[in-house]
Amino acid sequence: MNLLDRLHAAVGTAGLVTDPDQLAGYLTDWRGAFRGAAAAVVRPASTAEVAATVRICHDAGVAVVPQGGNTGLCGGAVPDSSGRQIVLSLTRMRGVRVDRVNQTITVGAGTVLADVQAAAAEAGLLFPLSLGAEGSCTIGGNLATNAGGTAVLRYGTMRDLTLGLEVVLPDGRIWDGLRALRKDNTGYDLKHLFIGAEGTLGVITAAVLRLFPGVRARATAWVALPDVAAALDLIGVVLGWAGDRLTCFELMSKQATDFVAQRNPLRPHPWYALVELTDTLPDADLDEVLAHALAEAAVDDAVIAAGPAQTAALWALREGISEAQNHHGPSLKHDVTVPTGDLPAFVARTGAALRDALPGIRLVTYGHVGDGNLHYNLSKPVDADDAAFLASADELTRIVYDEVAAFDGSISAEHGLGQSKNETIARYKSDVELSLMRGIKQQLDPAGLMNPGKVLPTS
Ligand code: FAD
Ligand code: 2HG
Ligand code: ZN
Repeated sequence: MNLLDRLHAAVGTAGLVTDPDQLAGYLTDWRGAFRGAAAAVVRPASTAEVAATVRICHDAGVAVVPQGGNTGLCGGAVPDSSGRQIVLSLTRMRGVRVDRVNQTITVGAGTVLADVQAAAAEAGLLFPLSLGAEGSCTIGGNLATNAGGTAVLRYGTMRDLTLGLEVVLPDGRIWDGLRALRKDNTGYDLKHLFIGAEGTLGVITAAVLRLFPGVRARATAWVALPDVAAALDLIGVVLGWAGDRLTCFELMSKQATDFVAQRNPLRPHPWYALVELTDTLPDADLDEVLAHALAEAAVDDAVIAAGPAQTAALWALREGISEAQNHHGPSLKHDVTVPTGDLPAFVARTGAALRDALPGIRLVTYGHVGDGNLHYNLSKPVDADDAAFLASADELTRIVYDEVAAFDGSISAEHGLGQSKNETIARYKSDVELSLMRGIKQQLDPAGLMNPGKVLPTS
């Protein structure tokens, strides 16, 4: 039997896509920045079918590219252009089971994040991971990228939210680590190898995730600020008033919000912050707490949302930036962190260097500053040509990343390396760190068939 016949025998007609029209959506990413080709897309419906698929590909020497909701921003889920790789889509691996006593949820890897949030809410609980792509991205993709989003400040990243995993290894063996334990010190914590590995070490098929008490009170403010230092001061003041009820602190430059059609409720200011407090007590007067904090801090102006509709409108202004930037020519994405206290100096130095290199460049700066994480994105000058801007991409990116390195930061805070930064990372990681990473890859995937050309430098 040839490869496609063997795959068909393993997953059936519903699990195998070879029609070029149906394949197309799996072969390019959300932004249209990466394109590939594939021999087929395999859509298994169970862990046994995933294992059979991976084993068949392993025995045939065919590379496998895991894919969830395909909302990743680094091309990690897009195959190469050879047409020989297989895309393994997890989207049929859906399902949730809530355990109220243990406060956990057991989830199939292809379950859409919003469905996990909804299942938790139905049980009066909270699954706190929240991000703009939550209506499409999957738990498997969230795990594989160690997704962050807007509530990391209070609840942590996907790594912090995970208790157990089930993984199909590159040779087709199944590792059943689907434990629901909060404490387990029996040696190396293997789940952390697969979280954030972007599908290069195995295919995540299921997970046990932590749940939290449901949110019963919320207050959201939109705040105008003169500069990044004022935003950091505001974080400190709000923490003083609200403690860990501070759940989200998002900062956006005027340029970033100008791209979004949603109305800005405040007059033009250099920066805006979206600040959100939440509590489990229904009668917690969070509006009052927030008002006290805003009165104490040096903010230029502020408005507190009067109800759910206004809260949703403020979030639409924040969450709309990523999509809106796509309409202003090619964007250079830099998803970076530096120690939070260094953000003002980083923004000032990097902005000056970029404006020297390309006058008129638009700095679309925004992100989760409570975590020190900025999406330090660039758009071309208004009248510039797309091709000319892209020709300077490497030079501009080098300026940003070298500044990040000068502040001991990271060139990927949340989106991963994928195929967009796997070569670049060699400049910013030590030989020791790179050789440890290569050793882990060699141990788990000696044939190099699990999502090759992603995460690790190829040379
Ligand atoms: P995919 O894009 O399908 O895959 C991403 C990577 O994971 C690939 O390398 C793929 O091979 C691997 N993978 C997927 N499933 C599996 C699996 N089951 N087993 C092993 N490997 C797998 N990210 C954030 O962290 N924070 C944000 O705030 C955020 N906001 C976003 C907003 C928008 C509008 C968009 C478009 C994206 C945003 N992202 C954000 C990026 C993206 O949504 C996340 O990286 C998300 O976790 C990807 O999930 P996915 O299911 O779409 O994964
Ligand atoms: C966000 O925080 C996402 O909105 C997307 O991480 C960032 O598109 C981007 O650069
Ligand atoms: Zn983000």
